Order: sequence, then C-alpha cells, then structure tokens
Amino acid sequence: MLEEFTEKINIAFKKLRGLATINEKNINEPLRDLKRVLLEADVNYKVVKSLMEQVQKKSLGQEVIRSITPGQQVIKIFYDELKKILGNSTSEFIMRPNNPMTVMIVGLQGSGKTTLCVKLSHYARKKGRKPSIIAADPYRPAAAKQLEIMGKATNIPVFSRITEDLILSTKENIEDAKKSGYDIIIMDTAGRLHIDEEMMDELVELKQEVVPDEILLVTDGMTGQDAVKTAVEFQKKLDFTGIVITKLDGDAKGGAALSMSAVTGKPIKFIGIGEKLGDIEVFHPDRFASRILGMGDIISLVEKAEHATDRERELQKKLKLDNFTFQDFYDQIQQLKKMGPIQQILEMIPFGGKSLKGLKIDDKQFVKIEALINSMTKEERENPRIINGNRKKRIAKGSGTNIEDVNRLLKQFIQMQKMLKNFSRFGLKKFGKMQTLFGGI
Ligand SMILES: Nc1nc2c(ncn2[C@@H]2O[C@H](COP(=O)(O)OP(=O)(O)OP(=O)(O)O)[C@@H](O)[C@H]2O)c(=O)[nH]1
Ligand SMILES: [Mg+2]
Repeated sequence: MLEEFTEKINIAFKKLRGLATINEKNINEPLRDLKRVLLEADVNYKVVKSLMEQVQKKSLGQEVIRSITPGQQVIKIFYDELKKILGNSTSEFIMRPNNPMTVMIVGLQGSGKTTLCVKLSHYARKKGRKPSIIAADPYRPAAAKQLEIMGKATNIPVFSRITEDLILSTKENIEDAKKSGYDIIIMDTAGRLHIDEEMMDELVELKQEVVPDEILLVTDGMTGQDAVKTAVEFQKKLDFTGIVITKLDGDAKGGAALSMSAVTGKPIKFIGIGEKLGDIEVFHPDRFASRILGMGDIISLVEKAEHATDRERELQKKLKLDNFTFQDFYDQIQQLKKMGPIQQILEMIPFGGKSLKGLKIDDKQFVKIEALINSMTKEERENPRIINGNRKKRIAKGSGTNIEDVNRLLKQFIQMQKMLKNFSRFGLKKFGKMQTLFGGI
C-alpha cells in the first residue's frame, strides 16, 4: 500500500536521520525534500504547506532528548503532524448491541459502494452482528441484481424491492429487515458519474426520511485530489459521518488518503485494500502514518524517550533538593512504587545530566525504610533533629527494628539531605554514594 510514497519518504528521511544538530540552515534541504514527496503524492497543497510549517517550527524549537538524535526527533515530529492531518485518533464505527443501526453508503459511480456494503456486512458479522443490505439504487436494475448475487455468494441477506417511490420502498425494506432481526442495515445508494443537484437532493431527502445512524462516503483512492473535491461537495450537502477510501491497494499515490480528513474535517473510518470480502481495514491514523512512513522503529524509540523525559520532569518537580524531609522521602518511595521497579526509574532520572545506570538498588531495601518512617510522627518526619533517645526507642518498637537501625537511618538521612543540597553543584559522582547509603539499611 502506497509503497512508492514510503520509498520516497525514506530517501528524504535519510538526510534527516544523520543530523547531529538542527538549525535553520541544515534542516531546510531535508524538509524541502519531504515537501516535494508529499506534493508528488498529490497531497492537497494547503495541507502540505501547513504540515511543513508545523514541522519546521517544532523541529527548531524542540527540546533535546537524550539518547536519540535530533534527526530522529524531527522524523517523530513529522509523524505526529502526519497523524494530525489524518485525524489524530481513530474514529470508531460504533455498532451498539441490541439496537438496529442503519448505515447509508453514498459516493460517485464505481467508487466501490456495493463492494463496501458487502465488506462492511462481513466486518459486522465477524463482530457478532446480524447485517443485511438494502438496494436503494432505482436507476440501474443491474445494481440490485449485482447486490443479490454478491449477497448470495457471501450469505448476506439483501432486501431489494424497489418501487417508483424510492423513499417509501427503502423505508419498507428497512422495516422488513428490522422485523427479521437484522441489526446492521446497510443501504447501497445510486452512484453518478458527477455530482449533480438531482442526485444530491435525492440523497438529502433519503437522509431526512430514514435518519441513518451513519452516512459513509465512499471515495476512490486512485483519483487523488478529485476524490477530495468530491468529498467536499458531498459534505456541503449531505454532512456525512465518515469517509471510506477504497482501492488503496493499487497504484494510489496517497494524496486522497493524506488530505481527505484535513480538508473535509471528517474522519476516515475505513479503507479498502482489495476486491475481496476481507479487504477492509478500520482506519487508525497512528498505524497508518507509521506504516506509510515505514519508520515504526524510530517512532517507538522516540516515544519511549519522550515518555521517560515526562517522567523525569515529574520526578524532578517532586524532588525538593533543598530541605528534603523524611516526609518527602516517604512520598518519593510511594511515588516510585507506583511507577514500577525502582531500579528502572532511577536509571531514567538525569542527575547532573547523567542517568543513574549501574546503581544497584533493591526494592526490598525500601521496605525497612518505609516501616521506620511510618513509625515517626509528623513533626519527626519534617524535622528529624528532634528525634531523641525516647523517640528513637518508640520508632524502633513501632517498626519492628532496633535503635541501631534508627540511628543508621538518621545518620544516612542527614548525609543524604546534605548531598541533595549540593547535588546540582557536584553532580553525579557524589550521588553515587546513595548506593552505599541504601545498601547499609
Ligand atoms: N482493488 C480494489 N478494487 C476495489 C476496491 N473496492 C472496490 N473495488 C472494485 O471497484 C469496482 C467498482 O466497485 P463497485 O462496488 O461496484 O462500485 P460502486 O460504487 O458500487 O459502483 P456503482 O454502483 O456503479 O456506482 C469493482 O470492480 C470492485 O471490485 C478496493 O478496495 N480495491
Ligand atoms: Mg454499486
């Protein structure tokens, strides 16, 4: 699918991948290449323009993330923007159980409406629904015949009684289908070579009378920007609920798929990727973007790094380096416990620009510390200096430890407080001692 696009975009990415720094000068050429690839794929020029502006702005303003190259980061920015123009998140085709649902399929002649009716029925049946199709093309008797044949071949019931009055016969067919227990009722409407008033009026009337739950516009992915223009016209008149782009398996360049949602403001719900029954896919902007970029590995790498950076920020915010109290320490332990194995978390914290990789900390070491802090009063936690002999005895008893444990913790805590204070000045080397501190408890 869109192999040519993927190939060209990868050539353009090559220049980006190696960049060790990003500045206005060196990013210009790779971005120009990317822009050219999009335009050659027949993506709407306005969509290309705004996408590339965003990529440039974000690439130059990006915060550097350790462990990935700036070039990889730009690829991820491009991916994120692409995902946005594709609709960002999946727009579900919702099928409610125990509630008959009507779906109206519209589109130009030969776009793939009838094929979609059958594919969608197959999809619904796999999800445990009971689909049926209604012929709603009064102009070509062959259309109803085609549906009947396809329905028979796939074992999907077709209601094809059509009279002079299309609205009336469609409503009757829907009633019949409902009475027979079908819960996904799909209407195959007539296609025209071009959009014309009469056709639109008929569809608008059908929509008003039947009030379908979904109206899916089928567009031919091979026709590029023409498909987008058609979609805009349909949207003005009919305000459909979702788009289906067909024939993306062939030589489609990608322009339709890549601009459709941004131009119409409507979600792509399915794509057609072949003539067979199962050649239908729910459209997921993220998966589609990563598939056509062929960059799944880089994207997940950057996502992980970004995620780690977010967690670092959160931890750093919580970690008060001046006046660190037992209460803070306790909160940190709770926080760390929620986040996962402490060893892993600490590895991600950038102390003095370096991580704490190599530091051996066992989760069990925290259990004793936790018990000791648990036995302290609020004042003791905030101001450990008040912990005298009597208090020590009480804490030891309460935590099932002994005075030595309390003394050790106090000594180590005071050392740690000092260390945290000096931390930003001295960096990681001093902090390496933390291992010894925890190790002793
Ligand atoms: N390769 C490919 N062919 C498709 C796809 N969807 C439909 N087709 C083919 O496109 C042709 C037209 O499909 P139809 O489903 O008959 O189109 P239609 O919109 O119902 O056409 P009219 O009823 O005449 O307006 C058929 O030969 C289908 O097999 C697809 O996703 N991929
Ligand atoms: Mg048809």
